[in-house]
Amino acid sequence: TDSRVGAEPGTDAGEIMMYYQPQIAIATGEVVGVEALLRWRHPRRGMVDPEELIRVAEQSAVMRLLTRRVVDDVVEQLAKWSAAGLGLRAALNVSVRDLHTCDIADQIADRLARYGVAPERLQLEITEGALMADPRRVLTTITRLHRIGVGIALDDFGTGYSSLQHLRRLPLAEVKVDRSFVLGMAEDSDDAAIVRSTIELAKALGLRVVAEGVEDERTWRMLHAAGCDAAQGWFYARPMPAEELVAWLARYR
Ligand code: G
Ligand code: G
Ligand code: NA
Ligand code: MN
Repeated sequence: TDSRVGAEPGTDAGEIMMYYQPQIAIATGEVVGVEALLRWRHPRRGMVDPEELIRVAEQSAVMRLLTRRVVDDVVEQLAKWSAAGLGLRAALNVSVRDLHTCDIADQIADRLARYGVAPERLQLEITEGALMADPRRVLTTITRLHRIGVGIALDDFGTGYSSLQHLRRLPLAEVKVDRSFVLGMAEDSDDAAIVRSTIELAKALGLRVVAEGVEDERTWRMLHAAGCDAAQGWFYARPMPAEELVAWLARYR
């Protein structure tokens, strides 16, 4: 596929691509999945993080194209990994606008069927902010994805306005503890208390809980002691291109 964005002749808008960050089961050390993270390689500015790109894209119809592209890339990548004997699960992020129509559910169902990828291999990470705008329509889309068999993770847990309501109402498989709490938990006892309580709450509700932003061994050990299921962060690996991930996995084993 042509990975270029920006079709104006004579201009080079650079390329967008997916990076993948491993998620590790804390009890076993096993790699259980990856989070797909969008990157934009700009001709002059180098690698640009997605936040800026998404903020701009969301002002227009570009966001829809971007999300289509992300879904295509990730599902195709899952098929490739599967063919190579790698039983990875991949989580992709969706933005506010994406969930306001059922298009994304249809597109995901279509792609999974086309590439022969089991729905269980795919997970969607939604942020609490995304849920605010139009809760009923968002719930319809999420329920549809849940019925297809795609797991739903509540991202950046603890940073939104009505987290607990979401836990009650949405068909969730997983909660992600926001990195702002995880980053400080080894030094700050309040952060540590918030992380521990979130883990306990998630477990009590029968949800898988994943910590993001694990940068050191001490944090990893604290999460282990608190019963967190899985973690991702620079302590294990930074987000990386798909080809690098295969080499990383070979070294990791
Ligand atoms: O990737 P970090 O590496 O900088 O990601 C920054 C933010 O951008 C995160 O909050 C993440 O959820 C979001 N993000 C990353 N990739 C995507 C994507 O493909 N789509 C959407 N909507 N958000 C993404
Ligand atoms: O979707 P979300 O905002 O949760 O995306 C995760 C973000 O966290 C991405 O921007 C990713 O690059 C970043 N990230 C992943 N691991 C670490 C880490 O160990 N430390 C920090 N500071 N950021 C991380
Ligand atoms: Na995320
Ligand atoms: Mn997050």
